[in-house]
Amino acid sequence: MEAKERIEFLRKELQRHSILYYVYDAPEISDFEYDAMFDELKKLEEAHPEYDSPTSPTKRVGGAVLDKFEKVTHRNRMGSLDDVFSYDAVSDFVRDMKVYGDLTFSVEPKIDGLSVCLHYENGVFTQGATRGDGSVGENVTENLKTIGSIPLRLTGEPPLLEVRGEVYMPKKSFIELNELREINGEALFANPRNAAAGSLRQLDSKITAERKLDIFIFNVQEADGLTFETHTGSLEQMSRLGFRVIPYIKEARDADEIIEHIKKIGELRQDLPFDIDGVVIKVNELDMRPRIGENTGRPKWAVAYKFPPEAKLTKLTDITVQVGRTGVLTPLAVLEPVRLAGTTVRAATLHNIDFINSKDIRIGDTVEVSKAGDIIPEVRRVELSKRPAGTAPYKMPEFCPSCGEPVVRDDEAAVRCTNSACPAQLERNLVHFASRDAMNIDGMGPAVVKAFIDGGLINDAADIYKLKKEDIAPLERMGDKSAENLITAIENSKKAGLDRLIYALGIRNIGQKAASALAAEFGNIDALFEADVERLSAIPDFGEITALSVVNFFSHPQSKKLIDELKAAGVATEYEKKATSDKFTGLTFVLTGTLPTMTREQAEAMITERGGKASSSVSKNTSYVLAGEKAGSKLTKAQALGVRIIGEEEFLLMCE
Ligand code: 0OX
Repeated sequence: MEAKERIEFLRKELQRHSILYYVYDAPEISDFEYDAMFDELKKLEEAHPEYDSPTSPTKRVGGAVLDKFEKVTHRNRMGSLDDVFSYDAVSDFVRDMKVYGDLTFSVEPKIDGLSVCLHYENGVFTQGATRGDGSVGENVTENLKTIGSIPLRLTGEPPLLEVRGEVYMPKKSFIELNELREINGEALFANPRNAAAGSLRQLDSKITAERKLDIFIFNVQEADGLTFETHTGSLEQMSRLGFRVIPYIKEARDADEIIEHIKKIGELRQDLPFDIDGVVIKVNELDMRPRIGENTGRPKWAVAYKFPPEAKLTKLTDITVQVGRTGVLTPLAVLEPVRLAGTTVRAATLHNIDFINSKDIRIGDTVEVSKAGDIIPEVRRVELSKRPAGTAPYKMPEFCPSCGEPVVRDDEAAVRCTNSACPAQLERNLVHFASRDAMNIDGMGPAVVKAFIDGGLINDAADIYKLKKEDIAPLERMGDKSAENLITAIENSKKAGLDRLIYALGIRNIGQKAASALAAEFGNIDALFEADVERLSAIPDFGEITALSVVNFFSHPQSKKLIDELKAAGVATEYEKKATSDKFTGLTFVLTGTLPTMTREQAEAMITERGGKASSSVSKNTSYVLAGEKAGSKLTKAQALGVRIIGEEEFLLMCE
């Protein structure tokens, strides 16, 4: 067989098997056989570049690197859905629609991902774009091509076809991705939707290809050469053309049938391998859609029923109290383990005593727990009918569970231990002081801090600088070498800088950003000592409460003593504009082209502030090339050397 014919044969076969595998979940050949065909095709294509084709299955592995996404004006507006939150509202929608005639409905899950449209000409995938604002989105064609279930070529050749679907990350892939990111010290994605969005908006399509995204097609936007009467019918045709269409879709005639299917989907929800956040109900007769019309980008012929946050009943077996770094006592509900939204919940925050009182939560109660937002479980209410006899309203402890000193109630709902030597606070304060973003004393984690406190070696942060190797080495699991390293780390921390020092002091309401702002504003710790509320409140993003926290902190005599001792130990208390974190330590960045919103100087400052190096030429030692518009030879060289190329957006995410 001629190479050309063999190439065509392999492309067709691979496409067919790819649809069988991804779309119908019914493979006819093994992965091994597929890979063998794929390899053969790749080799033939390399030997015969004259037969190159943009729709070849070999084009799915990613590789195209862009400096930014091109904007795309959608041919057909990508409308958004009106949400409803009750079955009554679903019935109202049905009633409103029935005014237009005896029409029927389609009911389908609402996938929690991001909406894209795919454009096909004569059966060939030519462009894919994100929804954007519904009128203008971004061209993410190269990234979409890496999704195996998006056909590059359809099994038919309608002159024009535009479909819409939801790109999502399966729950399992999301968990695996976050596990990997945790190991690599990278920021975690909050949920599969964010992970999918972050993965699709990568300028380097190789990264998208690694991310295991998938898609469900849920609407035909425009079709030339195909006819269908109903939405469900159109999706059946899409399935025949090779698309992976939305599953669990059902036709319904009235509100009862719709609600029945909503309930069914709700029951399936937990066990589905992808996240859904509701059910979409659409008028099924397509000719009715233009007659019913839309309301500024929201079709009136469809509605999204959103699931209430998942909630379950479980027994609250105990209330424990944690003492935070600032001395605040936080009550925690100990729960009989219960499965909720895919995880096992064993505890939930009770926030403070006001929260407990307002819901009258008692030990022994059966409570309803739900997941507020994405991660944190919350006690929503008490099931009073299940309250056992003999319970009593909960009272916060009068004495700190850590140090035994009496606690006080703030004017806020917080109950606080004010003993600055309280071990719970001291330990947390010192762990915070030594932590990476604060003074960055490597090797001084919670266990070591605890050992120092228990051994009577330190009573405040200044004592850290009085430690000697001989004091440390005898401690359990320490030894000479570790002790020496720790002493070096402590010594190095003296140069951490004013911004880190301020953050390390653990002043209430002063996080890293506020600490940097204070350092830049006051220049040295003595000036900060003199600061008044007025000047502090004038700092951008500082409110009166933040300002008061600072003044309060420095008004305590212990604070003055601590700062004097830190100064005497040689800790730098003058502001020097320098690295604010070591996030990029050891990394070299090369900038090329014009970034969408930042100047080159700003980007360079952000790199050096994080301990990275900004270099002007690309080599194999370059960690990242930060590429903007009109990037030139540096980009080409980076590609040739296999250096990771990132855009401004990803860069900003890395900086967070
Ligand atoms: C989804 C989903 C989103 C198309 C026409 C109006 C709204 N996230 O699963 N949108 C739509 O419908 C669009 N259907 C869906 N299933």
